[in-house]
Amino acid sequence: AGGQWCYDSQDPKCGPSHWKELKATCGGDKQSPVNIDRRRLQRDSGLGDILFEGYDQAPPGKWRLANNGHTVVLSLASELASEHITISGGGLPSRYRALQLHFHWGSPAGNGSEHTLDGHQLPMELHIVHINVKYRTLAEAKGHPNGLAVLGFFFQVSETPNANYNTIVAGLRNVSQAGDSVDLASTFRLSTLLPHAGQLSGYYRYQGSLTTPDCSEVVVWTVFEEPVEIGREQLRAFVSTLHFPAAGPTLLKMTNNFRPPQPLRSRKIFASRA
Ligand code: B30
Ligand code: ZN
Repeated sequence: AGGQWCYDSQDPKCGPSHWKELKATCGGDKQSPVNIDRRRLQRDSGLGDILFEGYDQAPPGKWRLANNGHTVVLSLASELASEHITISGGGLPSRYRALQLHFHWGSPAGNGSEHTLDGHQLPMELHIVHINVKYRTLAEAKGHPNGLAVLGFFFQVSETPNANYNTIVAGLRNVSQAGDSVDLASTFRLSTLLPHAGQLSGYYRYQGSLTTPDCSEVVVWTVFEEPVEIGREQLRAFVSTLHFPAAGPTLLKMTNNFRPPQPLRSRKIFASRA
């Protein structure tokens, strides 16, 4: 709804600093992403391990990869298939069901995470978007302050590829243009895209928003300390293969599809451990 939003890399005239002109919520007091200042965290002993269910099983249906014009999205081809992929515990106010995952990245020249750590951006960030099981649709969830839970994972670049990302990286060439989608041939477990299971106890928690318009302030954010490793060439494939929607005759590579950190205002960021 409303006008067209974009990233500065597409056109500074519709970039993040203009989003609040399209959607007033984007100028709200609980916006995401934020800088995570590790000197100002509030430790919360109630933030135990998140319970991941269905993350360790190959889903019954196929994964679908799509270029939605601002990122590459992985979802299940059948809506029903994600029924049993849920997160709960870890101080979350409800159980949440996985909807989709997507990425934010930079350019050959720079990093592209959305959340920053002590003022530093990391190379890329993975978001796994979940909906509160109390709600049926995204539209319904957007009407409730705890409607969505997004898990954020930073990436760290390694010289060797992460084989668990081969299927996604190989699929990118099939979704190089906005609107493209492809069903992936191989099935894989969601857990293989994450840091190792034993390394998920450290995370940051705060109340925020979607990082794209309409910037709804309905997201319980969890950002994990432990990064996922990705090969330099694998990361390069995101930057070099995907394109934003074409505004004219020339293709525009999909780069720097991140929103910069927003003011924390009166919010606190909680840490699962000291
Ligand atoms: S994020 O994790 O905060 N980056 C949405 C979900 C998660 C985030 C941001 C947005 C979302 O579901 N947005 C509404 C759906 N989209 C359609 C789409 O295919 O992806 C509408 C839109 O923004 O215009 Cu993009
Ligand atoms: Zn995102």
